Formats: sequence, C-alpha cells, structure tokens
Amino acid sequence: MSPGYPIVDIHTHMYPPSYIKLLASRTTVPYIHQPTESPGADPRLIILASDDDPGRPKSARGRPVDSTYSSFDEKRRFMSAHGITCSVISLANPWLDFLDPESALATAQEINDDLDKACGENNAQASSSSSSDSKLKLYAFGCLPLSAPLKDIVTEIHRLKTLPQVKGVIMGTTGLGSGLDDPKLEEVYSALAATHTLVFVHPHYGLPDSAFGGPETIAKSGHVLPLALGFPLETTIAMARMYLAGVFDRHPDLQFLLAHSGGTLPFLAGRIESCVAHEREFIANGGHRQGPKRSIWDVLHTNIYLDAVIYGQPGLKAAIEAAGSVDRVMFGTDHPFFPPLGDDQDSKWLSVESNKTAIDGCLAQDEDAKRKILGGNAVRVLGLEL
Ligand code: 5CU
Repeated sequence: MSPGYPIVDIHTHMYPPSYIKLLASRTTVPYIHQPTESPGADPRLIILASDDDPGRPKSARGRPVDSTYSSFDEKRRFMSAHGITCSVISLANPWLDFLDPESALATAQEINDDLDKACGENNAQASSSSSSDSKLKLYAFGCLPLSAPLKDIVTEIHRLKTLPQVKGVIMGTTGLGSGLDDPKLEEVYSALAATHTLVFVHPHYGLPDSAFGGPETIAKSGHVLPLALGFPLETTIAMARMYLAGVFDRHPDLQFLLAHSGGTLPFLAGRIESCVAHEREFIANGGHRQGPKRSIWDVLHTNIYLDAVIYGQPGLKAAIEAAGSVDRVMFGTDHPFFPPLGDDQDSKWLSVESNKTAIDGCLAQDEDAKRKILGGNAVRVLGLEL
C-alpha cells in the first residue's frame, strides 16, 4: 500500500543503449561479452578487474546483463512493483573513466543528452496522465568526462545546468586518475561548487586483490568480498583522503552524496577525528603540515548526504547519526544490481525490501523521518518536481 507521500530512489543505475554498445565493442575490462557459444544466453557484464578471471570461460565471467540494465520500461516496471514514485537515474560504473581523452567529452555529452531526453519525455507524459502507473517521474545524475582535458570537464559541468532533468553528477573515486584529493581537481571542485552541483560519489575499483588473499580466495566467494567490503572501503578511503587534503576547507560549498551510506565513514569518523587530533605532523598539533581545518563531523553535517543503501539497521543508524539528522539521508535501491536470483522476476527484490525494512525498523515511531528519508529529502535537496 502506498504511504501517501513520494518515494524517491536516488541510487538507481542504467547503462543507456549507447553505453552498452560501447562496452560490447571492447574486449578488455570493462566489456560486455556476447556468448556466441550459447545462443539465447544473456550477455555477460565484465567490469570489475576480478570479473575477468582467465581460469573461466568468458560466458561464465562477471554477471549476466539483461534489459533491466538499459530499458526505461524495465525501470518503470521495477518502480511500480516497489511503490517508487520517482527515480534519479545515474550511469553505472565504471562511467567514462576508461575513455581516451579525445572521445570522453563527446561521449559524456551523448549520454547526458540521452538521459535528459528520456527523462523529459517520460515526465511530460507523466504530467498529462491520470493513471498512477504512468505518473512515475524520472530525473538523472549526469556523468563527467574525467579523462578529458580539465577545460572539457568544466565545460560539461556548466552545460549540465542547462539540462532540465539533470540534478547532479555521478563520479567514481579516482577523479582524474590519482584520487579525489588530487590538487589538479581544484578547478573542477570550484566549478561544482559555483554551479551548486550535487556530486554522487560511487565506488568501482574496490581494494587490491591482495587485501582479500589474492584472486583464488576472491573467486571462492564471487562478488562478495569486492562488493560487500571493497566498494565501501574504497568510498571511505577516497573521502578520508579528500578530507585530509583540505578539499572541504577550500570549497566549503561542495555538496556530496555518498553511495552505500558512506561506506564505513559513519562508523570510522570518530577514529579519523581522533587520529587527526593526535597527528604531530599537523600545524595545529605543533607540526609543519596543514591538516584539515574543519572537524570531520562539521563536514559530515554540512557537505555530505548519505544514501540509505546499507541493508540493515545498525548501518542505517550509524548513517543517520553521522549525517547529523534524518534530513541528510536518502532512500536508494541500487537497481538493477542485486536482482532476485530465482525465476520470479516480478517478485519484490530482497535488496530493496531489506533497505525499506531497515528504515521502518530504525524509525518505526517516526513517520515524518521515514517520509524524509524515503523521498522528502531528495525532493528538497535536488529540487524535484513531483
Ligand atoms: O553495489 C553497487 O552499488 C554495485 C554497483 O553499483 N555496481 C556494481 O557493479 N556492483 C554493485
């Protein structure tokens, strides 16, 4: 039953058809393999380094990729099945990180225009429809040509502000190739702050295989170690590096949304704060290096939003606590990743229901807080018209 207020999914991905074509044209990670040896089988999405295990046939590497990854109709079907009224769609990993500098800007423009157009057409139809199933709204986070020259990145940040359905940008944790604390990103951060562009930071690269005991150990549990641990730790490390490099001191207006409730940042923020307070290298403690000037809690409460894609109450409670209030946490699903493994594709997705159950469980007595996390915050922060 509908709760009577909008449910907005801010963590929901797609590979638009042009991107699928791009991946299908490649034979090294990231790529899509079409198993010609078994006609009719779904193509395989081979995007993580650990997916491309030479010990397996290509038709068994990575994961199957079906139309849920690229079809707007499938997105709407999923939204209806889960009572979601609005989705803010983002390109899935690894975005445009692997493109050569010459083609990156044109590719970003094509994908961003495609997303804006598809969302615009959907929304025009939704506004004139009377049936609740066709009233579903779609918006997008754009992508940036991060391998292109700086001037192209900045140009695209400004151009995205002219696309009415685009409400921010998504990016990974490598920035221009050396991480989000790279001094070369200063110009990009200035443009993002000046244009009030919300940046959705999402992991892709995880940790080196050696952190998990090497490829053989990883293979024994498939995607569990890279996705359950590698992804969140990657986000945590990227944001801690940014914080330590003083990015938030120099750009106090930056606004970030962190995937998977900030990785482990909510849990570790106190420890980071304590280590900073005890670091002799920093000027504030008698050393000679400029450490971060602001408290990590201040950054969390003013520059950072967290999604609620954490699948359990302890993690969600930590996210709400670290974000400073329920006003800075937003519902997401991670669709089309983590689909049901059985044949019943119309059943509710465990991955979605466990996030909803965590929200219900944490905030059982607080309908207003639930309304905010499930949609109200996204409407306010992204300026969505529903
Ligand atoms: O957990 C996730 O967010 C994802 C994602 O976005 N992409 C992916 O390849 N696997 C899991």
